[in-house]
Amino acid sequence: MTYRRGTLDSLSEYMDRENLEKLKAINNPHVEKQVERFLTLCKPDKATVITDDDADIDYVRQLSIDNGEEHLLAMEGHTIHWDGYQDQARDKGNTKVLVTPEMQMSKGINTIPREEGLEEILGYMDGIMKGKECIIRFFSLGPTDSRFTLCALQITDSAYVAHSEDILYRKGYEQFKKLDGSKEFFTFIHSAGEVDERKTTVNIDKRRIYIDLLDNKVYTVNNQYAGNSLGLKKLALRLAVYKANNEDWLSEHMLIMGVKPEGKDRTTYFTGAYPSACGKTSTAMIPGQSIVGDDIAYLKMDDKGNCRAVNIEQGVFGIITDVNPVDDPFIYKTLTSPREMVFSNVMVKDGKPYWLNMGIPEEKYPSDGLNHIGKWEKGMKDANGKEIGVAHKNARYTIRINELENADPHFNDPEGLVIDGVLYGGRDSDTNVPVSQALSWEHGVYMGAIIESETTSATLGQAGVRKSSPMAIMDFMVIPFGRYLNNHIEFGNKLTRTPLVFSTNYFLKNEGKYTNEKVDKKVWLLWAEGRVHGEYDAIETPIGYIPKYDDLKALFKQVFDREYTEEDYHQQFSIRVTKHLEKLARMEELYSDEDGIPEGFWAVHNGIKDGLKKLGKKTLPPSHF
Ligand code: SPV
Ligand code: MN
Repeated sequence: MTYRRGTLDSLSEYMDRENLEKLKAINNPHVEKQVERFLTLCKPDKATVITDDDADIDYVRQLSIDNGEEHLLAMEGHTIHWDGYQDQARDKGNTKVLVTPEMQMSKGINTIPREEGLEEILGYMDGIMKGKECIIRFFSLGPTDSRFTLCALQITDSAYVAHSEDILYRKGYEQFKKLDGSKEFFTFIHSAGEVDERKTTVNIDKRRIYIDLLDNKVYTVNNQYAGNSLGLKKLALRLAVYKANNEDWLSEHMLIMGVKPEGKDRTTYFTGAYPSACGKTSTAMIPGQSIVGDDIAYLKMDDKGNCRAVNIEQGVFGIITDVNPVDDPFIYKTLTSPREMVFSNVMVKDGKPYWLNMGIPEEKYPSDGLNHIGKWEKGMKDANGKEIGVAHKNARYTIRINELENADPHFNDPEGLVIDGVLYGGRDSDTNVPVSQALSWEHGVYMGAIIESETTSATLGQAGVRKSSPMAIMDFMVIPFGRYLNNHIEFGNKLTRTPLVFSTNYFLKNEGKYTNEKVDKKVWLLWAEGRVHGEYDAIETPIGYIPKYDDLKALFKQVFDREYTEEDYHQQFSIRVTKHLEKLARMEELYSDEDGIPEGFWAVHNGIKDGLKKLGKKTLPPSHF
């Protein structure tokens, strides 16, 4: 390929010769076209092209500090970034898929007619970067030089966004050159819009996030919170869900981890889908195991029929609330030692960050400081008269995975890792057992589809309401859900080494109290891992295989040196027949008017329902089966 564009005259208004040369060196007319189009539309004061070189990357990091989007903290390498008071979570209402009349979507997917949406958002973008510097960055979703690799172009006027992406994603400038002029890449255009003296977005009422599936592009304006602004995170997930489902692979809102049973010389890789704030990161971080990724995975079949997965990220944008030395020792240690990392929306006093439930007594928290509202003092109330806490519940940290002690050594493997287990979990206080194994792959897909959860602080709106969250991916769904389920079923059925599927529930309560301790998820996971290797027997029930008491007793003893009583077992693993039937009724209501739900889904559903009905409407102990 010898493509060489002329002079790119219109760009010389925005960038000097050196930057222009960097852009040209990619040798891709489509990249140049996008850059030209959006610079002439957004009209920044200047534009800077960032290569994979350290000097360029350092430039972005420093720019974010110089322009006030990030501030240095006392500890070396640590910075704090604040998003606006009303920009603390993903904005589902203003995130829309641009659709044409022929495109089918499920109910519940937010859409806007493509022409109308483009007109609106391009209108907002006209001149939106005036007075600012635009950063042009190139990334790779997934390991580079792999059949999973997807190239992503980020155009943003936020150095914080570009810096965060440098921590969270793999560099891709050199990878773009290998595209050989092709237009097979994603483009993300972001602007924080007008900012105030704290460098937070002013025009929140004009916050828009529009997904253009037909053009592999996402437009996002007037926001900074990473779930809204970072192209490569949830915006790329949506484009990838569309692409994967038009091809033959899966793009999922899933963790990837290595499970390593003590005393056995093996690592078994699992993926897992959990709605936001339902234990996903803490599952990936269970002590003794290794983390490959905590948020987004691509899954493909290899030529031997294995299910292979890669983490498309290389970092963690994790919830910091509840990170303390007891509950999350690895993360806590990482967040409290020198390294490059960004805190967001925590409180800062004298260069030190404070967050909710960080493991210090109430009186150790300062009574004032700077947080997501600006100057904060203890006792301040919001517009509804509610006390404003030290930090936002959805405050976060941004780190590289390889900074963690428990990073999996193979996490950059371009082949991906062979997956033998899939976990699905929600936040369910009264129905499901802590762990169970699906009776078949189809049953596993069904388990994923019926995840329910209480809403949490990770999205805007009221917290604590039970809602369905199939595969934890509905927020990012951009195709008819029936087709997505069907693709899942077909994907698994083609594999020769099919992963076992497990449902987990860390939140089961009895008389208002959790029936297990937070750390117990390790035992459920080790049981699942043992099942993959045929090491434990199980009890078959209509809702799946459940563990036997003796196996759990031995695991609790071995892992925690704790007595696991028969009483605990009965409380946790009794089948709450009535509650399950109620849940099935909710699913029937949810899915019965949804087009294209595969027959295999209903076959599983009806099988479980019949099985439960035969048991009668009560709760039955494991010994019944
Ligand atoms: C989630 O909410 O699922 C996250 C954080 O992983 S966000 O980037 O906001 O999507
Ligand atoms: Mn997520």
